[in-house]
Amino acid sequence: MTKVIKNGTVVTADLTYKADVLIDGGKIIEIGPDLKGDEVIDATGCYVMPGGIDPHTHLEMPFMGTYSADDFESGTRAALAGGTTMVIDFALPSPGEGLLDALKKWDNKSTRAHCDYSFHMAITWWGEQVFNEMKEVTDRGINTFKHFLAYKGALMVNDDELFASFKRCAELGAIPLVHAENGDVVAEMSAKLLAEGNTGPEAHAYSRPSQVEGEATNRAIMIADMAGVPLYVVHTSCEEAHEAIRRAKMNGKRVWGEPLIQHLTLDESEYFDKDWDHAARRVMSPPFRNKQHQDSLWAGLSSGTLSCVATDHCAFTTDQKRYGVGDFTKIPNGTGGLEDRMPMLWTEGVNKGRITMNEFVAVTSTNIAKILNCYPKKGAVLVGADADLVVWDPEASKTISASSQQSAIDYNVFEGKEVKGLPRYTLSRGVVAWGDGKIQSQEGHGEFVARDAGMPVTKALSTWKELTAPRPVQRSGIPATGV
Ligand code: DUC
Ligand code: ZN
Ligand code: ZN
Ligand code: ZN
Repeated sequence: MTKVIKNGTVVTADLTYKADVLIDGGKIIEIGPDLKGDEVIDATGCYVMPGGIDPHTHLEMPFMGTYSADDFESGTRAALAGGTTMVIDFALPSPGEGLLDALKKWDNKSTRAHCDYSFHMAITWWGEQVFNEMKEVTDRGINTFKHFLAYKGALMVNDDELFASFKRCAELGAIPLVHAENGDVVAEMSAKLLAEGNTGPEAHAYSRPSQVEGEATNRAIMIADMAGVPLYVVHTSCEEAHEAIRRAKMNGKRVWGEPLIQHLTLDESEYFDKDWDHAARRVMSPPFRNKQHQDSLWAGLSSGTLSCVATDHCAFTTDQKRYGVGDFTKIPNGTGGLEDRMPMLWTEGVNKGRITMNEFVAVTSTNIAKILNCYPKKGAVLVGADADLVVWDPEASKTISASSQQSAIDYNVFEGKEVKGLPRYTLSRGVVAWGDGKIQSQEGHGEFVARDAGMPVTKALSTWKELTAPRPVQRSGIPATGV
């Protein structure tokens, strides 16, 4: 049974043209004019784009004494309803737990996914077991390892562990990811704020100024450079971090930055002069920033110094957020966004002239598929690619509301925002997974996408080899009198 998407305009990261798209066996088999198929999907007035890829989600993750409320079932429904056809979630070993044991848990949870998915592996502690298992993890098709420079006493790794893991990534041809906030400084500032009676959610923002992110981003970039690996910086939220990434790129380093849709469109005023629940629901790390930082992120997307827009989808209910009443450090960190990422970015980005449609495709799908080594299976409208597609209606509009969302939580941080530009259909490997305003896919339809290590971008770097090459012994290393 073939399907044909008719009368649409194909929009990719570099081209815009009128064509029909023919699908069979879950793949695109032909692109061109006047194609015929057994089943017709009408794309009149719509753009046909690669389905979105969200490179940063935390589904059913144990964190801060609870579990994030969206699991692979509700989370991937939210993804599809918003035009996203693949999520990359973080397998998170608790400190001391083996990587392969954590991976088993993520394998089990993800059997319920409605759309395709892949994993990053988090490095939350260091030892021989972790060193060895990193190889088995890459053999399983996971070529990315995440490191937290924040969450001291829980997930944070120190610089010696970071350097050791980055060097291991270099050996394996894997890419390290980093959550860049200085965890030591955050811990001290948090303790001081609490001691002074600042217990509310706004203190969360005070405890994590942009400098802690700028410092950690630059540190991770330099350590990656010495280890001879590229670096992917998650949730880049401020000018200081963006500046470090820009500078690294200018100096020829392979470093990528990932702003979140939340940081692009919501600012720090969400924490101030608001009721406790409103502010706590928006507590995430890094926190929302001011307008200058937002302008910097938008400029990064249009200039290409920032590469991918993600969500860090880590949703907690209001009841879960209330664990932190009386102590802001106990408010589970995280916000949702999977369903809203593409409509919000289209509305605030494309409709407002900040980015082009082609840039939209690049930053929501194609760039990350290339970085993570699953292009052109994903992120492309090409013959042979998976038919993960979104039929995007630029005239469709809605008001975002928790009352109509797929996510399992009881609020939405974008509540009340008007968006124009929505998926009419979302296809996951040729199956219409979202259409006529409802989910049509089956739980368990999603498949794991393996991503090989040893890709050209990781092979090209040689800094570590140069730094550790045998050096000539310097005369100055020998005492003048001789020994
Ligand atoms: N930040 C969050 O806000 N939640 C999950 C983890 C993170 O780094
Ligand atoms: Zn993070
Ligand atoms: Zn995260
Ligand atoms: Zn379902």
